[in-house]
Amino acid sequence: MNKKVRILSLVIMGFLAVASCGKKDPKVGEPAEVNQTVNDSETPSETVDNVLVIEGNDQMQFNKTELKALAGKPIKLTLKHVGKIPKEAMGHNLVILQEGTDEAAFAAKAINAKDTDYIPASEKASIVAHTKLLGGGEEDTIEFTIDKKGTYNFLCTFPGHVAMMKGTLIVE
Ligand SMILES: [Cu+2]
Repeated sequence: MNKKVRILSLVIMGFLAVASCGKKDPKVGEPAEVNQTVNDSETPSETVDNVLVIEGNDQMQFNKTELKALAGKPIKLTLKHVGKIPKEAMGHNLVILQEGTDEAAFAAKAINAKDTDYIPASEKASIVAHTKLLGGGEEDTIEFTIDKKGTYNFLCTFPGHVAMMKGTLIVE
């Protein structure tokens, strides 16, 4: 992180601390979202340990649109459904696609794969890794390794969710 950016994020964090009127003390050492938007080139815990955690909620949202990991090293990814709605109505999974996969076409096929929790068997070759389909309060951890550096799209394949629930996994 260069000095200018660090100072800028400190200024913004300071401003936010004042703006929040002491309702919640900003925790030192906890990565602030502000930091990530000001400088998206550093996410130390993720790139050092290859441990990724992402949440899905009852508002049909992931809490992150970008994940980062290192190539050639096992990645441990946990998806947590932090909502309360059962999976039949608000199911979430996280499916990582091979580069070059047509995401819209994949999602369209997934909608018809209810019996396999919206993982289309015919498209297995396009899938790098995927979690189980989760309902509120559930979580799933998967481990996989990506050897090739690149940008991989991920999405939730529950019907209709791809419009809101998608992002990219950057492998460096
Ligand atoms: Cu979902």
